[in-house]
Amino acid sequence: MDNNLNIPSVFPNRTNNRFFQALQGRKYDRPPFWFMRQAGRYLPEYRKLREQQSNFLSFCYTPSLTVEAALQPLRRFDPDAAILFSDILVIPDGLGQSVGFKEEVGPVLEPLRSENDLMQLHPERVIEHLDPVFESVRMLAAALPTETVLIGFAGAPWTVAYYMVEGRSGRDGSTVKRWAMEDPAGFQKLIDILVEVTTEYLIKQIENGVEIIQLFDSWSGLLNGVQFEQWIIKPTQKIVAGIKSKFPNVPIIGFPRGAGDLTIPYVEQTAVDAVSLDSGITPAWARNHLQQICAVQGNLDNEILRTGGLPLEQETENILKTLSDGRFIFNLGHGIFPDTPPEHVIQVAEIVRNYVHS
Ligand code: 1CP
Repeated sequence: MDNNLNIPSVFPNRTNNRFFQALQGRKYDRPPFWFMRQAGRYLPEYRKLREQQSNFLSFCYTPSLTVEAALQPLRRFDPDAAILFSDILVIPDGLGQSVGFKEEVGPVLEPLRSENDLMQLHPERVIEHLDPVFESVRMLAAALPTETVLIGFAGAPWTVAYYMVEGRSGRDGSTVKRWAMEDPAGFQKLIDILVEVTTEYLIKQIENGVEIIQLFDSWSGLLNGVQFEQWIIKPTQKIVAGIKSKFPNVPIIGFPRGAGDLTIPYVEQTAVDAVSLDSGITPAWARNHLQQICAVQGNLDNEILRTGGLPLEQETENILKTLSDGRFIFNLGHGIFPDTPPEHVIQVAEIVRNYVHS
């Protein structure tokens, strides 16, 4: 189906794959798709599996369970990609910070508040501690059909630092922002630790079978201007350069959620291959400002997905029509809510699957 066979491939490892072709703007039969948080609580089969391990981190470190969790959405919707089942907070856990997950609350961490607290962290232990994650990657890679690509991931340093400093989700970020602004040199040390261990962690994921990386910067919308450049762009740039120095052909997708028009300098300066967009950005703006500089991924509103009906159909079609002439991967603007009916996800998957490139 490849209609541009004479263009040299930037990602030569998968020349006949829909996902890799789309990253390079080559039209295959239809755009590829997957869904952020395609595994998880909205699936009854996940909730059942989850009963086998009450501690969420222990679940993440049990490869037989993580592989099954990652495969469940594939059986339902057959997306073009599987994502490793893990969490961004395995990094603070691997560093030795106390990390727990509470029902209805989410992550709860013993917060770090100053440079002195960094003494408690053990960057040298991270990779060994996360060995079960690499085993999950190997098992999942072996279990996947050849046409399904395997996405590995990590949180970007700013977003992981948000949880490490705030201690839990849903806060406005004033504690982490205050540390970053009042003691930039001290906070830089935390970011530097995260850059180092995250780069190593992602390289290990690739060595064990991951083919594409997504960097989640879920809290990047808290910053702008010089702060955005210092704590979002620079650390991401270092991670991308570190991975590319070893694996230049592994595509990296950045997700600077809430970045707005700063998405342009983010893409230009970090050198990510693709950018995942939240639903605050219109597909037309993305087509006019982003698709020339990178591939775009997104950005169906997860609220619309939860509600369903005609708006869901219309919005899915609008995104496909607007973006599928360029480098494009269909996805959501943010993860699936736990109370989303799986039927709505099936409906969207069917629309994308039946879409024919013009
Ligand atoms: O009890 C449970 O089952 C826990 C629910 C859950 C799940 C299923 C959490 C807790 N994490 C996960 C898995 C997960 N987390 C995946 C793999 C599943 C998949 O995508 O199919 C991924 C990629 C993540 C990434 C993640 N974790 C992010 C980045 C993406 C995003 O949504 O912005 C973040 C911010 C987290 C932190 C986290 N982990 C879990 C919760 C409830 C949260 C807090 C989210 C928040 O602050 O709103």
